[in-house]
Amino acid sequence: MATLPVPAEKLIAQFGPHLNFAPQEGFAGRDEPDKVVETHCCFCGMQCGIKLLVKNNKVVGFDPWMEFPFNEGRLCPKGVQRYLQNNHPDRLLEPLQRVEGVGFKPMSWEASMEKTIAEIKRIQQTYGNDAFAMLSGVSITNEKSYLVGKFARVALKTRNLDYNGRLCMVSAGAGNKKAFGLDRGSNNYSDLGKAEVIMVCGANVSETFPTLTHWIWQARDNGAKLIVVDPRVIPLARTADLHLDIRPGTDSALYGAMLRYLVEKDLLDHDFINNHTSGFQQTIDAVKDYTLEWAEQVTGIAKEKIAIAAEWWGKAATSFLLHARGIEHHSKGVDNVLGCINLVLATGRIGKPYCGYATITGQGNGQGGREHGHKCDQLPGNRDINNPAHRKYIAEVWGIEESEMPSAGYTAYELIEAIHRGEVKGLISLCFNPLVSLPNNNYVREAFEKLEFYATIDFFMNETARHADIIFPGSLHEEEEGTVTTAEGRVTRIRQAVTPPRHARTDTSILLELAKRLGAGDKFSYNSSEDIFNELRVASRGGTADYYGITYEKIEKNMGVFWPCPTMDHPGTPRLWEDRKFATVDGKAHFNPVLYKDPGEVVDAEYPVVLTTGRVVSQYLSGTQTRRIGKLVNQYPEPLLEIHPELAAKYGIAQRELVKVITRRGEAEFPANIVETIRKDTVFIPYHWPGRKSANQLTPGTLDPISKIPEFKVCACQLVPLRKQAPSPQESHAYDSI
Ligand SMILES: Nc1nc2c(c(=O)[nH]1)N[C@H]1C(S)=C(S)[C@@H](COP(=O)(O)OP(=O)(O)OC[C@H]3O[C@@H](n4cnc5c(=O)[nH]c(N)nc54)[C@H](O)[C@@H]3O)O[C@H]1N2
Ligand SMILES: Nc1nc2c(c(=O)[nH]1)N[C@H]1C(S)=C(S)[C@@H](COP(=O)(O)OP(=O)(O)OC[C@H]3O[C@@H](n4cnc5c(=O)[nH]c(N)nc54)[C@H](O)[C@@H]3O)O[C@H]1N2
Ligand code: SF4
Ligand SMILES: [Mo]
Repeated sequence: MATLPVPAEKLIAQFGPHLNFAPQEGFAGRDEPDKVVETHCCFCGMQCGIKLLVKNNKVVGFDPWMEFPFNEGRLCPKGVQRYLQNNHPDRLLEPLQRVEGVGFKPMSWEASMEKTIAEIKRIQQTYGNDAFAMLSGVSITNEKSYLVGKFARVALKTRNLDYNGRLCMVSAGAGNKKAFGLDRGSNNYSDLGKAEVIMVCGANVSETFPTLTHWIWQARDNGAKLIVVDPRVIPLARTADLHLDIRPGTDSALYGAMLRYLVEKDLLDHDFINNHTSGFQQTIDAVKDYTLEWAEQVTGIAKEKIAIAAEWWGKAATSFLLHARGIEHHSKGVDNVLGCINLVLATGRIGKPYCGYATITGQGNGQGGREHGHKCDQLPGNRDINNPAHRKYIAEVWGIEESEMPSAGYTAYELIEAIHRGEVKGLISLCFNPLVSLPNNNYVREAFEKLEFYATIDFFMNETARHADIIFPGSLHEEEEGTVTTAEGRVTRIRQAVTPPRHARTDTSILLELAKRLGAGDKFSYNSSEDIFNELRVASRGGTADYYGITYEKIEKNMGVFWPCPTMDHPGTPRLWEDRKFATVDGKAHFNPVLYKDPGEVVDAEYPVVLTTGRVVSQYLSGTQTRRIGKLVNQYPEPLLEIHPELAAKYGIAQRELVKVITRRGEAEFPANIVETIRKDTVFIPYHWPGRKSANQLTPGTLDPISKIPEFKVCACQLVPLRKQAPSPQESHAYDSI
């Protein structure tokens, strides 16, 4: 069961003021902090406001930031522990060099820079510029994302740059661009509070976006009906009015059948459809055979329940649809997203108060980081690297010839395949741990073993970094100034609370130094993060993600500004599409026909059980950060195999007994966690652990053909009970791989 966020005042009332986040008491029982810095949590896309307490250049605690409008002081279990990563004993404090047969040893900055530049030059001179690739992540600020995009194209001169959002936001991004011409959730979340119906598809909100539950509960308090679509009875589903217990990999069948029902009962907004959309007829033609009976057979959800969901959705005056990776991590992730959007458009419930639609952005800067040139086919402002006009505009901003601008490169998993083929020989990464987070990780490991040179920038040693030739000690969230864009589309300020310890340096200064040594120093002469942001504003100007009118000052004055914000006097756009002018070429919202397709791998006699993967509330992503925080580890120490009692009984599996899970990629052992809150044909494993505890030993490298997102959410597996109790987490060395 998830731990749910509790307002600080309630905790204080319950336990007294001796909590390290008592708003009035500050760092209770200890010395007064030197300063209190208003910033944001470093983890998920909610980017909750938090005040960090700083003493002697160390973050020593936190206070709630009650005034920040989205979370109003509320934080989740990760948020209240996040300060512990600052000053952590595992912190990387100097550059490291891997010495074969010995391990890692310290290296000077000068030598590590020299070695890296020499290897980049050697590889690019021998095999061509594109043989040196870059991978990045979006836990970093907008300024750093922008810088990485420019660094790869202008300093490394490679086309091969991609990012970890490829595992996260790209199906939603592609679907949103097709339908609306723009990739952002349509509303700020306060609109949720008065929606009559809320449908949450494949999003374990109470565990993955805990502070967002507040807004859903507010709607429930106002009488809203809540529909949850998930193969598991997730905590949110336990309080829902309707839980649609879907068979993984079948969402588009459900949304297709719901659309057909809306048409059949004429629960449509004809005025909106006729005046503001295109593609309606082809879209409803595509679902004409998707009866409730058919959908029941495909999805495993009782047809009566599907009808109720469609009825509630169709008849509501206001509604909000939210989805996350549960529907997006599929080989037809984009189709699933479009299936949801078709329901929103058919009922015209967008661009009005209390009506909205949004994918819930995952990573801290998953929104901003997918707008400013981090993706292999993208330039700042969400421009297209293949579009001549877009290339020309950005080339001018960057002071290069358009002909020098590389073209689109490989996506993240395709890069791994290119390394296997010998096309890519060298790599630099920051903020990405692909050995844990990419699918089929035995294959990924082999790729890293083939690289001639690999350098990475991180503040902790991670599993992928163990394969690096050079590790640069970079900076934590609280060690640099910048901005992030929250899941709502609100651009907010990240404030530097402390400077990097010992010989660690800011990520920005490392990239700038590398750029200088690659001979591109004149293109990278910034004195501050604000300088970079001001260039980003210009680069994004006229693009769909237009930040031109956003300044640090304006963000601070308004507690964030929602993009698009195209001019200096523009107030920002909390709710999109109120003017009914969509960002598509014809200005209309586009319906897109969705035909049902099976997932990449379906169960058969040999692999008869569906495996799906995801998260738990106390761990974050590949776990590099949260597996180092004791209280979070204690909350859920090792990955467990969630299995229904009936399926467990079929195999004779007892609680906590070890089960070998086998797929076509590999096998791994997990203790059974027998729960009634999962479908009888499906098992679930959280993916935050490395090595032999990694769920990604099992997952397939099947990609969505449009977004190239891996199919993390469905594959076929065998279960083999090992007839022995699992050792305690301590004995099983679940966390000893780093
Ligand atoms: N605690 C915690 N919070 C996080 C993160 C974290 O690692 N830990 N990561 C952040 C990031 S980057 C992301 S992307 C988000 C992810 O947030 P979510 O998408 O909410 O998280 P997941 O657990 O990956 O998957 C969500 C749900 O999808 C369900 N599901 C599986 N298969 C299907 C299917 O075929 N159809 C449907 N409808 N549902 C399915 C699973 O049962 C699961 O409950 O969380 C963010 N917040
Ligand atoms: N099976 C399965 N696999 C999945 C998923 C799933 O649901 N199931 N979910 C996928 C999703 S949605 C995601 S987002 C990916 C995430 O996968 P990753 O991006 O690989 O996961 P992270 O743990 O964020 O790894 C990032 C690394 O960046 C470092 N880091 C964090 N912040 C900074 C910073 O500011 N600067 C620097 N220099 N380094 C930093 C961390 O220490 C960590 O080592 O995993 C994907 N993998
Ligand atoms: S909900 Fe997300 S941003 Fe907010 S405290 Fe939790 S992890 Fe941090
Ligand atoms: Mo994600």
